[in-house]
Amino acid sequence: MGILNITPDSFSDGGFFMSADKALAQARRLERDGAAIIDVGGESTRPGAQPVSLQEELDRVLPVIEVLTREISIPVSIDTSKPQVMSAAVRAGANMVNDVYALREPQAPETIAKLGVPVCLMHMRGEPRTMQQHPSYDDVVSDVKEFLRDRIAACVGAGFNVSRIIVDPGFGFGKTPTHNLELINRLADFRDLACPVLVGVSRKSSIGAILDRPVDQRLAGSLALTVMALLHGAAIIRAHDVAATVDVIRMVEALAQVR
Ligand code: 7PJ
Repeated sequence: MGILNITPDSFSDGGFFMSADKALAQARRLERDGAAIIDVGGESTRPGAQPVSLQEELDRVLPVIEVLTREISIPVSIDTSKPQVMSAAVRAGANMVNDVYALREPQAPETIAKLGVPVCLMHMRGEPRTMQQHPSYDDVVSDVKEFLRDRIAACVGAGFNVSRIIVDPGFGFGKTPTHNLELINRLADFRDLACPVLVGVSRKSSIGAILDRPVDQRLAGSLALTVMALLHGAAIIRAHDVAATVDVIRMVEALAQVR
């Protein structure tokens, strides 16, 4: 899953893809580099980020989704927590919803049930503005799993098929670097949720903290975590550096063929 941020403040590529033609050029590049999905987001969820209004988010993402639907052939995912954005984006051609808030906004599960598209439910403790203030868990893996199990149940209760649900432990969302590493090390534990697991580690601050690298020097760290996530069963990797990530995936798949 290649990342296409349509935000002025995204921490690693902020402001570069604000116009629809720049977004299209970047999307073509992600597709050429081997992405299977493009994730379009109009609201930054990085630590400390402020929320954006509904209208602002619609104005950012809808023109981009419309042009991507026409011009590229891989599925488009809309990264949003707002049910109105989910509906408008799917009407404009988006093929799936990626919600870092796991459909906890009122009406979000009912909206997805009606739209009938796949959805990624991600774990986040708190909200982006405050989530990195003293994250603590009894056991991060069981706590995150329990949250995801509850969200799966809420979605199935709202009427949608469990086969359309993807889960994500939410690397970097209300977690310390140690919590994040533990989630990767024990990712195989998420298998009993019986949903494909998506993981997003790309360029994140835990990598910066461990390696003491700025955001433009975290590729090796991101790829190291990607290998581990794949070995522990990740089905989808969300990444900025698609060409390198696809090589890692192909290499790990080649290894798995041999045993
Ligand atoms: C994630 C995401 C993630 C999913 C972001 C960033 C922050 N969606 N959206 N999983 N991260 N599903 O890209 O650094 O990890 S925004």
